[in-house]
Amino acid sequence: MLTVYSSDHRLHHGVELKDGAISASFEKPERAETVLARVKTVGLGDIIAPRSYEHSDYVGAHSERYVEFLANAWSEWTATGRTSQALPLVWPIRGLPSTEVPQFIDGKLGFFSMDAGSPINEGTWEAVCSSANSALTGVDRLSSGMRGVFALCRPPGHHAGREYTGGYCYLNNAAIAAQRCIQQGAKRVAVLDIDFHHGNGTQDIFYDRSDVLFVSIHGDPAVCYPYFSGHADERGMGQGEGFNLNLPLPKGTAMAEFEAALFDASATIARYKADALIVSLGVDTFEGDPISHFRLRSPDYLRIGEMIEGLGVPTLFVMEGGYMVDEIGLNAVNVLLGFEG
Ligand code: Q9C
Ligand code: ZN
Repeated sequence: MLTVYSSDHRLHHGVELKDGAISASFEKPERAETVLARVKTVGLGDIIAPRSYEHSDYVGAHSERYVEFLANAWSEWTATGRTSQALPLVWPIRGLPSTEVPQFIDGKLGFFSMDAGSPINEGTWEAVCSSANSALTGVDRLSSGMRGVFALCRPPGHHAGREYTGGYCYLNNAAIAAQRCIQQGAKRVAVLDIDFHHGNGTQDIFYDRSDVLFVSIHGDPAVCYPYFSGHADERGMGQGEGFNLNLPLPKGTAMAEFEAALFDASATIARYKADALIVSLGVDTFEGDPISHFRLRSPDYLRIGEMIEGLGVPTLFVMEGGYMVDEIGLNAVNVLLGFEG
């Protein structure tokens, strides 16, 4: 299987607020390095760099004003004399008017984010573009007839909505990839999200559309981040009604229950008859993950890959979460090996 990877991800590294204190983010450069090392160790296949794309290739999944905000945020932040990472501190909330984009960067950071989980530093935008470009390059390779491609994206993307950052995410790489499939003529694209956390951003982007089916297996939002989406009764709206499937599972879920959910997810995707499948590949479902609460074990990821292969659809794997740095390479690449059979 072909892997698309850019070392530009290293330009992004940040902090996070956890347990009331600020510390180095779990979403760190070593994550992608470990996965790349494992791709090489098992001899998965060729590794190529992404080509470059235009900002307009990110629009569709996102709004133009959001992409421009991301592109300019660091320079607007440093223009105020600050040298630390840019983080939001105030958000529009339900019941308050929130349609007006503030003019000052501090207001913009809150307007275009869902939490303080996506800090912006000097190299963030370049890294974010390289991540999205890896997904886009993956789509272009799929279109030229490949059965499966791996976009080794970092930073991840599935918490980023049409107009917001969140949960370590900036551009929604999987959504940008799905949108490109549609632009290249696909009639139906399915996104299967198996990261531990609900892919709220991808759901947001496609919630009112029937040309992209979104299916997500994740920790129950009653007790798991991102808390405000991912319930089973969120089924899409308007044209998109019936094209959003959430399969929340309790904390402590192990492979037997995860596999049953993946079986249901697969049945829904098979009925949809997708022309292409995008997999939001998070491996924070692993039993040792430091911020998540499922109990999958390393061999389980082989079985997951095999089940995804059974759908028989050209598939782009897009790297999302996974924070047990020592095992993230083993687990992510196990999915790809299981797919290859
Ligand atoms: N105690 C991804 O996996 N913090 N993002 C949760 C829970 C945010 C995860 C804290 C987790 C974001 C792409
Ligand atoms: Zn996650």
